[in-house]
Amino acid sequence: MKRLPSVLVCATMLALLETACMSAAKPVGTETVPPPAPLAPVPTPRQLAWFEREMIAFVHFGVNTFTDREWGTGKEDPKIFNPTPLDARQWARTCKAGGLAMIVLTAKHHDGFCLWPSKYTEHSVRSSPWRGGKGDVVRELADACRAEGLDLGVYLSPWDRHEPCYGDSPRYNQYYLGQLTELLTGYGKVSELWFDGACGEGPNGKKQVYDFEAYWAKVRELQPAACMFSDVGPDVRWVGNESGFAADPNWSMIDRARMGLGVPNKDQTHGRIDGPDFVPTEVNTSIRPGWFYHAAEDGRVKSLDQLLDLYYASVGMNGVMMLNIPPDRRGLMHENDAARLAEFKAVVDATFARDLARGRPAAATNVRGKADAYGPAKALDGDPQTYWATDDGVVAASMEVDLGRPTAFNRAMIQEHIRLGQRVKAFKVEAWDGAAWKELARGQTVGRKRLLRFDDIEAQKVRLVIDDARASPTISVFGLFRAPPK
Ligand code: FUL
Repeated sequence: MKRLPSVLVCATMLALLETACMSAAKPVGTETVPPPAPLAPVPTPRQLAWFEREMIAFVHFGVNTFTDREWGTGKEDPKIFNPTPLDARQWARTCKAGGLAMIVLTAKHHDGFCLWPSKYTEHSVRSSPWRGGKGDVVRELADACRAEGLDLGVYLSPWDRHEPCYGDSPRYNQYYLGQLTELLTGYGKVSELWFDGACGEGPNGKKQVYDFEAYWAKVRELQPAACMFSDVGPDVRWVGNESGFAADPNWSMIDRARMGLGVPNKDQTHGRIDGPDFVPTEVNTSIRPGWFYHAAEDGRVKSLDQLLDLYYASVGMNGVMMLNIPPDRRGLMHENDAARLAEFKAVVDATFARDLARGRPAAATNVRGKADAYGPAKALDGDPQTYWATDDGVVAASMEVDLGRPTAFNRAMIQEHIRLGQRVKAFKVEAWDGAAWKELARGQTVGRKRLLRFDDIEAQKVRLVIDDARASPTISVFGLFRAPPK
């Protein structure tokens, strides 16, 4: 038998080997490997759009701004409201420069004074000297938001300490629905309605009974894309505190039937792993101690570190950060608040500018149907629509990323493909130190986004370990970052 020159044998063997390897790694078409079935409950398109904003502004402004109070009595004279230099465009620019994507305005707070000329009451800007009684703060803000590319939301306090029919429940509910209709039909797109459960007695000595079902139905009818906030949704929920912190676990699910408006419930903070309703957390707090502007608090604007803590504990804890910035008596956001917001955004932007794991080679202990379409590279491709997923029934798995060389980082980002439902129950992030895996961070829930902070570490190999999940995990992002030194 003629012997092949050895060099040729080697080449042929190599080619054969290569073909064998390639066929083993050949991507199996997505058509043959179906995605994981959605795990109910799943978010609605309006909730997904709400989540994508990540950070939004709350604006408390009204007669309280001029009386230096937090809760007005309803007896304020509208003549005190005169913010001559009011510039809603300055609010919008300030919020935008802070990375806030929507402004939710107190169109009416508990004092009943309306920042728009409602036809249902005289207790409004119409009775004030501001803009000669022809002003409309909601209009100016709606125009400013549109011009700056921000969304608009409104808070219409159900509790009304001015309105004489308050306490005459059916009548007041009609009054409230009338005002809601004005706001939902007169100002273009309204993206969020903010409801609280604060409630009192009317002049008739009777406690007002709110018809929230009717209020919510009106919003769905007139602005179907708008999200509604309250203690219990229907779309987004209060996190159970006003200091701006969500906590682990933070399930986006609750059981609305077990909760009541204005009734404290620990499910507001943690949600329920078995909750039938998808109602994620909007985490609200103020940049100052009060919700309304008080000159005495000009020196008490939250520090950069405090704002960053809030960011990690809201956006980074499966929530949306809602930060109140109260305009002052000029009708302007104060210079101190504006400067702090800009500083805050600069640090967030610098931290997340470069994902060190993006596009790096990765391997996983399990890949759904062995299909590349669900491989770990999908968590590193920067595309939120693609994700690493495991086979059905595999709820513990890990993916390992090779950063190419020892690389310093101090932040990790994990995102679930929540369109298919929130799944992860326990996870950790680890780095290979040359001899063993070293834990950098661990947690329970991930959800839409989980951010983790740890000390600077230098490593080449990093892994995300999913220890437990409600069903096959779907990880759309695993990112590593380095926050700039202070
Ligand atoms: C609460 C109100 O009573 C406070 O004044 C403030 O508006 C806060 C955001 O919501 O329910």
